[in-house]
This record gives sequence, C-alpha cells and structure tokens, in this order.
Amino acid sequence: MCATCGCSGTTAPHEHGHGHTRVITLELDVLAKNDQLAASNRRFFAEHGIVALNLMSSPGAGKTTLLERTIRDVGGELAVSVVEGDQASGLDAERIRATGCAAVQINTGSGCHLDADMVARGIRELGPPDGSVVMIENVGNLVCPALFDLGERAKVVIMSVTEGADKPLKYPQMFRAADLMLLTKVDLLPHVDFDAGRCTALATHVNPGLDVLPVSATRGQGLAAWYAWLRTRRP
Ligand SMILES: Nc1nc2c(ncn2[C@@H]2O[C@H](COP(=O)(O)OP(=O)(O)O)[C@@H](O)[C@H]2O)c(=O)[nH]1
Ligand SMILES: [Mg+2]
Ligand SMILES: [Zn+2]
Repeated sequence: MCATCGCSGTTAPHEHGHGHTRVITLELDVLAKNDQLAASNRRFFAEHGIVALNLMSSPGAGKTTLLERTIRDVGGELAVSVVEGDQASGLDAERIRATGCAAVQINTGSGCHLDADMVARGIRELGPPDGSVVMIENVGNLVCPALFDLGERAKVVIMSVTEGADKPLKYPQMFRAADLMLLTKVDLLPHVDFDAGRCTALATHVNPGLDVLPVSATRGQGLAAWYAWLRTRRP
C-alpha cells in the first residue's frame, strides 16, 4: 500500500506527484529477508534429515482432510507432524491432534500467508524428530503463499473440482511455483460441471514440470499414488 496516500500502489499518478518506488522496494526487502530465513530453515531441515512440504490451496479445498487421511494411512510408516496456518482459531491443529499426530497452530491475524519466520517458530515449538516429515498447511489463499519460500523441500497445490477448471490461468504464480498439484474431491466429478482434463492441461501449460495426481481424500481414490510420491521425498 502507498505509505503517503494509502492507495494500492497500482493507481495512475496522483496530484501530489509521488511515485511508488518506495513501496516496491519495501516489498522486495520483505521477500529478501524471508528468503534468508527460508535458507536457514532449509539448512535446519537438511541437517536433521527432515522433509518439509508446503501445502497450499484456496480455503476449503481440502488440505486438512487430506492431511488427516494421510496421517491415518501412512502415519505408521512415516513420522509425520504438522504446522497449521490460519488467520484465527486452533481448529485445524485440533483436527490433526485428534489423529494422534503432533501439530502446532500458527495464527496470522490479518496476515494472509505463512512466512519463513513463522515456520521457524512453529518448528521450534513442534520439535520434529530427525528423519521425519513436516507438513506445513499454509493459510488458504492462492495468491501470496506462492511468493514466500518457507525452506520446504516441495510445494504442493491442492485444487478441488469445485473451484473451476480455469484457476491455473487466473493464479499462474501458484501453479508455476508448485511441484505437485493434487486435484482433489474427484469423488464429486459426477455432480459438478468441471473439466478435469482442461484443468490439468492449463496447469501443465503454466508449469510443464508440474506433477498432477487426481485424488479423493474422503473416498480414497488416487491416494496410493500420492503416498508413492511422498515416499520418493522421504529422508
Ligand atoms: N467430497 C469431498 N469432500 C471433501 C474432500 N476433501 C475435503 N472435503 C470437504 O471439503 C471441506 C473443506 O475441507 P478442509 O479439509 O477443511 O479444507 P481446507 O480449508 O483446505 O483445510 C470439508 O467439508 C471436507 O469434508 C474430498 O476429497 N471429497
Ligand atoms: Mg485447513
Ligand atoms: Zn499474504
């Protein structure tokens, strides 16, 4: 936001004649500082043989449901713990703890993404064991979580079939940043107007290196492939 007049920084030049150079510089500073802290997180994870994954999606796409199911299915094989990010409440961490898995909740208040410093603090509180998997559930938002490196091994975007097949074109930064797209809620495909082939084609158009796996966290469809992908990332 423009510090002088409070505009978004994208409006046409104003009468008071100031530019927006300072705003842009500040944003770059924030990202540069975040990148330093993310590098420190990445070193910590590497030293301890920990695989951290950054799970991102719109609100309600099914991140927590997927985590609950994943922990139930492969928690005996992979030591999993969870960092939960939401603006408010401890609801998701409670859902994860109900599976018997350790979880810490980070509340971002008015913030709309997790940053590397929040994750560092969450990890200190969580104390994940060496050789384990840390799932980081980001704040539900398809925009700025894509910009903030957390020091993770891989970024996973969870896209549900109720969101509209055009989202990879509208939010390309997210789909470009991701290593894997889980196309979830495929159990609902018979009931919604959603072209899964088009969505996959658009996602791989913006990111030709993107892996795509169709899954249903509630019915179990495709989960074996997700667990196989997870095992290839294990320490
Ligand atoms: N039909 C169906 N519903 C799902 C699936 N995964 C999640 N949901 C539902 O979607 C809603 C939001 O899920 P949640 O995991 O809280 O989403 P989050 O905000 O991304 O963590 C809940 O009502 C879930 O039961 C799925 O695979 N199939
Ligand atoms: Mg959630
Ligand atoms: Zn944000």
